[in-house]
Amino acid sequence: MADRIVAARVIVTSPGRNFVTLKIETASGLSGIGDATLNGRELAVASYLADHVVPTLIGRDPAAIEDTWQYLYRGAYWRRGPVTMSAIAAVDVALWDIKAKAAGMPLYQLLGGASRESMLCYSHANGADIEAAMDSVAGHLAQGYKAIRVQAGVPGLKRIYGVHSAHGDSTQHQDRPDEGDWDTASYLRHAPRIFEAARARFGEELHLLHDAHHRLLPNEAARLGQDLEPYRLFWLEDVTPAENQAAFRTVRAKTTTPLAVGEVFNTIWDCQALITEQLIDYIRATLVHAGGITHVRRIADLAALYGVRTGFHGASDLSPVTMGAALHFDRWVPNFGIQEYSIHPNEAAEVFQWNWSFRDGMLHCGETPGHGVEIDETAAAKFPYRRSYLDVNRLQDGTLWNW
Ligand code: EZ4
Ligand code: CO
Repeated sequence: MADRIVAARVIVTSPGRNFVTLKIETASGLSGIGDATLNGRELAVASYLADHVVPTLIGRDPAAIEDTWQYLYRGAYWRRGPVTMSAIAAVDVALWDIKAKAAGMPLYQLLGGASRESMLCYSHANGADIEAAMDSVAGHLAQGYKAIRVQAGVPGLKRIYGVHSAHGDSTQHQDRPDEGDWDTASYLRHAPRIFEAARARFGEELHLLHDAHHRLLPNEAARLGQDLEPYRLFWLEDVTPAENQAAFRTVRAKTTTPLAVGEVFNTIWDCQALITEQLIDYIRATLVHAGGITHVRRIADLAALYGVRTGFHGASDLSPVTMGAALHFDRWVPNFGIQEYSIHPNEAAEVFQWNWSFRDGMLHCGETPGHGVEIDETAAAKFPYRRSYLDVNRLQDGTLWNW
């Protein structure tokens, strides 16, 4: 007889930063968890799940993952969007966790088995100036990283992404966002010098990455791509907003610097043209914000047809649950590129238990059934939610810009 879902609940906790987790339990005694964290808008997804999704889950067959995905996507009538897709992702990942536990297999085995033993990952180095950023790179190299994203302060700018806010993805608890400042011309002059310094000090082998964090217009992005060509980046990320996918035609036509984009994408439709027109090299859509394993697998399969590889978002706002599930996906996906990896706040380890590990610049996923991450609900209750926001960003004349 088919198993059925008997309980599902949303766990909101803030061990160092906010995380939203969905736990699903079945009649046969299995449980699974999925991440639903949408940084700065956490309670919207918690409500979407608790008020609108959980009641429909009770009694469903946990094994019917595809049908449940379609039920929540088509059944909402209102398609796509970060809140809906993060909620669907939480259900989807929890159900894959349950299915893998029922099978007694680590999740990557259900997806098709291992394509590799371990995953290349990159971490974030940063500094208020180039010298400090280079020391940060040296620190990461000493820890074994083979790929490092480098962000450095720009002279004249007080507070910019990746340098002045913690981990670039604010862990501030407050009632309104901090405000950064931005000047594109200063940034475009300065950014190539960071990578000139990095190559001069660390040589040619290290993989270097950089995140422009949506600040440039397409022609400015092309300029940066060209100016960075001598330093052979692994990738240049989010050079320009991608709501208009055609904007990437300009960038792509003018530079051979590899392009990565997609951490804010929710569905395959956000990257259909980017992939099929081969305008990018790496797709960063991630399990938690793009509908879970069921949907990101479709994105990855489309990408594989066009020579685009995965490079999943993995900042510290993506909970240990997403990291655990992503590493199983990465272990399987044939067109894997790299995995972003950020250390979670220390308190997160009191709430979440995980079994992946980092060694010699590579990530290793666990071999226990499921995705290998569990939550301690008693510990979670000790860290109540605290309102927090990502920064906003203004040009120097006060105009609101992209953060
Ligand atoms: O700003 O995760 O590449 N990583 C990033 C992150 C994002 C945050 C947003 O919540 O761009 O730092
Ligand atoms: Co980014």
